[in-house]
Amino acid sequence: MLYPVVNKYRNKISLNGLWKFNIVDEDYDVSKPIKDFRYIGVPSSYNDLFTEKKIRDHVGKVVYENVIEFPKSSLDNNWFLRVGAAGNSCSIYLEGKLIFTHNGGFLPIDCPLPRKETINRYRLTIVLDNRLTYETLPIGEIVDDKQVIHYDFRNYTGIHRDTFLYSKPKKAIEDIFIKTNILSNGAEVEYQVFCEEECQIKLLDPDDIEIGISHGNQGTISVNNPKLWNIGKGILYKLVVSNSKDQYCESFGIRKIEILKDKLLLNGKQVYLKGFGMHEDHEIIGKGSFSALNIRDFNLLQWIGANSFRTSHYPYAEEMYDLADKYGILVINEMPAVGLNFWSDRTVFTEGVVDNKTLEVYKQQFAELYARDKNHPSIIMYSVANEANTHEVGALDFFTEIFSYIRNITNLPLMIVEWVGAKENKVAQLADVIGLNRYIGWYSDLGDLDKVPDKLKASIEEYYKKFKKPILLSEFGVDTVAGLHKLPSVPFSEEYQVEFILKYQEVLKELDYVIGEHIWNFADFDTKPGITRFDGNKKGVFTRNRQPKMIAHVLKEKWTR
Ligand code: BDP
Repeated sequence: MLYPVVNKYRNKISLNGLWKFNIVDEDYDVSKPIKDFRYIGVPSSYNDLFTEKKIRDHVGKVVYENVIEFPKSSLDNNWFLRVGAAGNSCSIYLEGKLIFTHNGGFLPIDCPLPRKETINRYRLTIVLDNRLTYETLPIGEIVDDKQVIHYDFRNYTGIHRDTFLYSKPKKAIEDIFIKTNILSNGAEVEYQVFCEEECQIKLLDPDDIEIGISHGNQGTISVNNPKLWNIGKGILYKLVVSNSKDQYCESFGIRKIEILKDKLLLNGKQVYLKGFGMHEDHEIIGKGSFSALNIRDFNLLQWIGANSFRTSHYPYAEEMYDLADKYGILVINEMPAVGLNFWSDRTVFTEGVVDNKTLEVYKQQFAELYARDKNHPSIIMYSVANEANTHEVGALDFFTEIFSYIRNITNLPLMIVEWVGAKENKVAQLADVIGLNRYIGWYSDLGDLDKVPDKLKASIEEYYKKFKKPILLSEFGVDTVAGLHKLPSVPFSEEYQVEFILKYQEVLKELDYVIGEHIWNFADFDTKPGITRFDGNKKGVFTRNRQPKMIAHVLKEKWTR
């Protein structure tokens, strides 16, 4: 899947801006133009834009309507609607006729538009359904018409990412796969182009100077003295693929990721991951993605000295990976496999709950994720799931299928993020890296940080002894109210957050198979209401508005030393 671009052969027209919107019931009639509506901004979640609970908490369908018009010369090309993400599932109608459906709120919707020669203007309707079930990711349950979710972020809904009409030629360059190999005397770029026509391939160096050329849709181009993509060095090369009817320019980086003897290596050198689990979450816009806000996040990552983040708990907007490529930040790309855990005795991995149907949904979404993200040098690993019930017998079959499916598609290391103890875990042997989420001193032993060293060490060591895999401490953190200071510290104070994180870091220092620390969370974020959530989750190192808490200065000092 290629991102929409504008060039001599291709066009794109933004559909961001105002749309007509309303919440609707099951039998909403799409055949007629929307009558009863209010205006909404795209991209954004709709939940926090209005003043009524009825809209904020709506469970079910909503409708977005707009009128699209094609440019005069448009008949030579095929046209598509691209929605970066809209959730959770969607149905797309042109003049009231269903033309496309999509399941999944975090990956692009790429819908061919069957336009007629004589008609230029169309009514475009997008019906979203925010219900989460066992056949969606994340999974959820509808109980008494209410949405029940077993994970810790808002089920924000809406057209969340940039939305375009775009065109490509009739025999277009459909896709480009790029793989790089670092050799003792240089590097090589292997490419494969999906196009009915034969293409010419030019390789441009980071200064846009042509350094190689090749013909044919599959091949290899050598690079002398390659400049490697690295942390803080977002060095990008380009492949310009063209033929007489189309052209596409795809960026990539030359770098090598390995897991070798419990170490994570980037270009042959050991890397220790410093960073965060993040969320796409802001006031008012919810999960809407905006360049300015994304840039703020990257500037904060850079300021604090982070070298990496995990896209907890779902794939982020394309631009986040583009920025990571450019800033030289490592990304662990997480599937939206969260909520696979009822926090009770109920079995998750069993027929009728998370079963083969869920598995098919998972595979489909991984295929879409890979199709979108395959060429980003910043992506160093895929995280297959967060805090699933991996102690259940059924989890082993489920994840065995998933790991083998993913391994057929990508060579990148795979991580699974765990909450269960090593002894009970039936799945972690499938992974290359084990992510552990630990909250000693918070969800257990609240306020008692003296318990951290022994308990944390024991729980990490137990994993290593049993599975012999490198470990990333993928979550540790405490809710912290910005501005609350206490001496001596108490939970929720900024002092407690500092002490907690320093205590954890002391332990990690001693364990040389630990490949990194990802603090939970980069910034405060909104959650479903709960008595442990005061206006959302406050474990951010930054506030929801992206200002530093005390811990941010402490981390900056350590991470940039
Ligand atoms: C972990 C989850 C994460 C939560 C976090 C917390 O992976 O999504 O937000 O705990 O409780 O269980 O803050």
